[in-house]
Amino acid sequence: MLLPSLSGDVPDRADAVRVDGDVISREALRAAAGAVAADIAGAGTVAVLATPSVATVAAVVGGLLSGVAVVPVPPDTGAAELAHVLTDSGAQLLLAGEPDAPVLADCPIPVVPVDQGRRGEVPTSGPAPSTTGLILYTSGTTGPPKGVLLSHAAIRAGIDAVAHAWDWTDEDVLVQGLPLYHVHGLILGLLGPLRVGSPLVHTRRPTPARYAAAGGSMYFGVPTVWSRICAEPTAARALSAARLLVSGSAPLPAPVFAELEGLTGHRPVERYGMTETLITLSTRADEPRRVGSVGRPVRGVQARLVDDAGAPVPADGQTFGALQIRGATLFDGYLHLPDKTAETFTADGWFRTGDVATVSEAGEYRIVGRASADIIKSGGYRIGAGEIEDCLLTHPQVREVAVVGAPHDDLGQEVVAFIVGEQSLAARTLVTYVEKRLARHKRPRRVHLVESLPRNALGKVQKTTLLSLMESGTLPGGN
Ligand code: MLC
Ligand code: AMP
Repeated sequence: MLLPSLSGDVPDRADAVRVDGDVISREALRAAAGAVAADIAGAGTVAVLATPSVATVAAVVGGLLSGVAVVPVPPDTGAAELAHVLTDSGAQLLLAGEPDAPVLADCPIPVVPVDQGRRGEVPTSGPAPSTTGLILYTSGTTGPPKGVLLSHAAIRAGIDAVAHAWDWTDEDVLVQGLPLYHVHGLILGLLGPLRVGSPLVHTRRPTPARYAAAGGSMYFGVPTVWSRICAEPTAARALSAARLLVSGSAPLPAPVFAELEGLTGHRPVERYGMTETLITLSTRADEPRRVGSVGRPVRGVQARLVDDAGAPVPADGQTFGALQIRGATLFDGYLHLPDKTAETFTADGWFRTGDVATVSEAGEYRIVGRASADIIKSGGYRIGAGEIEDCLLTHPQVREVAVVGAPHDDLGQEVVAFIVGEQSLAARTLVTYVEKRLARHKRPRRVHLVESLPRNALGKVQKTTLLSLMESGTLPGGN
């Protein structure tokens, strides 16, 4: 059973979930999920408009308890992305706490309103562990986002492994304010507390003031959240009373680690994961936490580093290798893409993460970066350069385009687009163009209109050259 705390056998010590001021008990959540289960009976896959709300929680839980695959849809999604996700996933219904949301105006499938106050019975026979629980859409280097199939068994294994590493129990109160459609906010941050039995306080947005006011024992954040908290020392100091601060989804800068320790007295736990693998490496609640280290494989997971020829690299804390993962938390493949799925696995069954790392003699990993510059991490969001390039190329005034991730103090990286196009083209137009079609965080924060793009002999755009030219202010005809 994925969510034993909702079985009806666990006493309701506190509200199960609080989103901003809206609360729901375990008993009421079970009943609301039961009403959702009745609405979606017979469907194979349902989409959920993943606003940060109790209605979203009821919709996701209703789907999971009835064995229907759930596809969370970002509420800031654009028209093209929404159409892709709904068509590709084959979702038959879309569940929404806000059925009148403008993004659903042209929704091609029936929209079913979710009312957290309704009551129903959840099906008694739970789905088999191999059943797909979630289909999470995630970006690759090229093309539209791919659907990552995650089984109930993988989700269970992933939550249990981190609960073990972090001594997470039902005595904890988890606080987080991350999106309810990615591994971090949804699987770890929502299904985690519902599985462990600890109450969740979701702050709707992860602002320093809201984290400070929440009074939890455990806090989750992406590095941008932690650096913003450090910039507000009074809010940061309020977290001193917590048991554990956890960072993940992108590298935590060393100065943020140090500031957080100075202000809260806590050395944060850093953990590493991916949509395809869930959380696989982590430092522990009961062990020293070193700056820059994402610790060791969690229970049920194995990790290794290999060189270009596939041979193991020495565990000396210095030699770079490609990080590969194996274990119980892995996905079941990309939906409809058996070839892409096969490409990501080695012949002996290890998943190629695409990240480069080192490992020490003691088995502690450090993530060095990504092998491909075409995967951008901005504010903890994984963004494929190719998807944004494809979108921009559909604009009638754009001739050539290159999208890169440029270093950014607050977000880690920011999306920057270099465009060769017609004279009259305005940068602002292109930002809105992307925002309308994809999601808000995918729109470029900077657009440079240039005369040409530097290319190598094979015609491939040299993205690192573009970044250097941008930094030195010498883009060809650039502004
Ligand atoms: C942003 N803004 C822009 C803009 N981009 N304005 C004009 N042009 C652009 N191109 C605006 C925004 O709309 C916002 O305005 C303001 O600038 C600040 O935006 P921001 O800097 O992006 O910050 P914010 O919206 O506050 O978001 C920061 C964040 C968010 C950290 C809260 O990035 C976030 O929720 N990240 C979490 C992503 C995540 O969950 N990743 C996990 C993936 S799972 P306004 O007016 O709206 O304020 C994973 C596995 C694992 O990775 O290991 O966990
Ligand atoms: P996503 O699929 O959105 O979950 O993003 C996964 C990617 O986030 C990984 O491949 C890494 O590049 C990055 N990532 C996650 N956690 C960390 C971390 N602790 N340190 C560095 N990178 C991380």
